[in-house]
Amino acid sequence: MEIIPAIDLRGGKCVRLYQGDYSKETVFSDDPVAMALRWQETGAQRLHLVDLDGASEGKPCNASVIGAIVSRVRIPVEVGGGIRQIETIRYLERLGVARMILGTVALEDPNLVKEACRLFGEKIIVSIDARDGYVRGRGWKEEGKLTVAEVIRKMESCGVKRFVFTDIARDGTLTEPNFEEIKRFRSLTAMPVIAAGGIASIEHLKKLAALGVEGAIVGKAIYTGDVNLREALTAIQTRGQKTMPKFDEKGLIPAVVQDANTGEVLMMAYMNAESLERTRASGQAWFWSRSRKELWHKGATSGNFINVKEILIDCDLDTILIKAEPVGPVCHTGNRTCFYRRLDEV
Ligand code: AMZ
Repeated sequence: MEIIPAIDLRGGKCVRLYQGDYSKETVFSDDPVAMALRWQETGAQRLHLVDLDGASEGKPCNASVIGAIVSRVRIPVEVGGGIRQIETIRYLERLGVARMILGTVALEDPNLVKEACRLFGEKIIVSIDARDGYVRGRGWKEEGKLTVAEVIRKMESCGVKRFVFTDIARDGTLTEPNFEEIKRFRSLTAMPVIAAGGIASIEHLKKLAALGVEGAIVGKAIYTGDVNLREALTAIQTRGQKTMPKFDEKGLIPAVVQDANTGEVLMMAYMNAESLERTRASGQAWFWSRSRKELWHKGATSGNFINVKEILIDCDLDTILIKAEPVGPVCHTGNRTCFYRRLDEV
């Protein structure tokens, strides 16, 4: 999971708001460029910039600071806030911004999102910022009319390939992320999701990683010191997008188990993000049981655990191969492998 430091800009300064409320502001620095360089030097692989004045005014307001940051850092920068026209996207792209984040237009002008995706492809991200289940735009000041699920569906049909999901009620509160809603969001889309809002500890980041989100945006916590960015980056192995497994629309990925010593194929089952994370953490295979709809620690009842030697992923990232040393027979029938029958004998 990628940990992405946030730099929220207001009046040229680096600030944090409480629940997105413009009247509840803390200024953390007068020098956003220095801040950007500091996060880069700490090891961040990407920066998340928000033009808060832009989100409220409907047009970019901190473009000179954004330009200064982009020209000084090596790492890719994503920018949101006040992007309501194709021209603005083009302008930011020319500045060197790697990804442009759209919020309000996703609610008010889906055709513009569609056109943006056609022209800029994966450089376009849609930010879904929700309070009480409804998505807000325009600086989050007005109540939302569309549900999270409705906006996801609409945006996918416009060609959006990545989402940021923020729980407004948690944002800037240093409480904890809304894990349940993030999990639900993940189940509503097969596209990669970057989660934001409420992160206050490395434990929170680990839990988010286990939910299978691609990235986590950390704001206030790295400014207050609740999260030490360097420690967080070390603790959470940053996996590049290239090795991010592709879970299907149900959040599952098939996993083939092979005997690490003989090469024999032993079984196939499904994993979700959490079972994959548990497999990694415990060194024994965990799956997702589709019939029981629960996590399944293979061997927990039979004692026939599967000790994992190596986890591989195929070329298009949609199938996992577990090379393992099984403790006993893998198949519930008592056979060494589940593949003990010829199809024509079935
Ligand atoms: O904190 C807020 N009130 C706020 C905020 N952080 N309002 C909007 N935004 C961010 C969104 C997104 O990244 O999370 O601004 C961007 C969306 O801007 P726009 O102008 O496209 O709605």
